[in-house]
Amino acid sequence: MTPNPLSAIGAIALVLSCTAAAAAQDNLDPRDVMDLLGARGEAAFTPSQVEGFGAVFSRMDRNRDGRLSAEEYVGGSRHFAGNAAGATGFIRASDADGDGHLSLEEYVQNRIITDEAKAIFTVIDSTTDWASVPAFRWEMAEGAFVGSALFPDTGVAGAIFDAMDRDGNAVLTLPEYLVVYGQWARAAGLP
Ligand SMILES: [Ca+2]
Ligand SMILES: [Ca+2]
Ligand SMILES: [Ca+2]
Repeated sequence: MTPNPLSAIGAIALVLSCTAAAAAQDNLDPRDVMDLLGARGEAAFTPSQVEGFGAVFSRMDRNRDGRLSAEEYVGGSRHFAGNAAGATGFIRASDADGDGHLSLEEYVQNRIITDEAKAIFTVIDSTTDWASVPAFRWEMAEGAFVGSALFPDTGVAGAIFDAMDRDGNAVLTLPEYLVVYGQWARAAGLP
């Protein structure tokens, strides 16, 4: 991802639209949104899938201290090469107790939320062949989201979209979607 240089006016506009998205988020009940999206949390996965997440955790825990440092968590990712701040921000989203490391439980919880969120993203717009698009390019136009058969009416769908579209550009990228989805899933206390 190339850094996007912002003019002072552009930066102010981004802050204002993020505030608007945050306000839209405040008006929605996380439990209602998760129900609407059909999120089931751990129940959406078989025990062997959850065990598989644990096996991935063990492979990433190179010094075998039972937790993942930012380096262990994203060390293999070129995206964060030379970007320690980015790696720290990335781990913070999953670091429930804020100790700067991921425990097995925190990692598994994050995989459950993220993997189900991505599956639901493909259901919202089922006309796109998502498997043929690399996940880092996944994005959805407002019309496709709001018009999805998943939602009972366009008012609710529009409110969810506004809360998730953090930069207010009427296109929902996968990272934008995952950030707000993750907050709602945790607030709803999905099993
Ligand atoms: Ca470790
Ligand atoms: Ca932690
Ligand atoms: Ca956007």
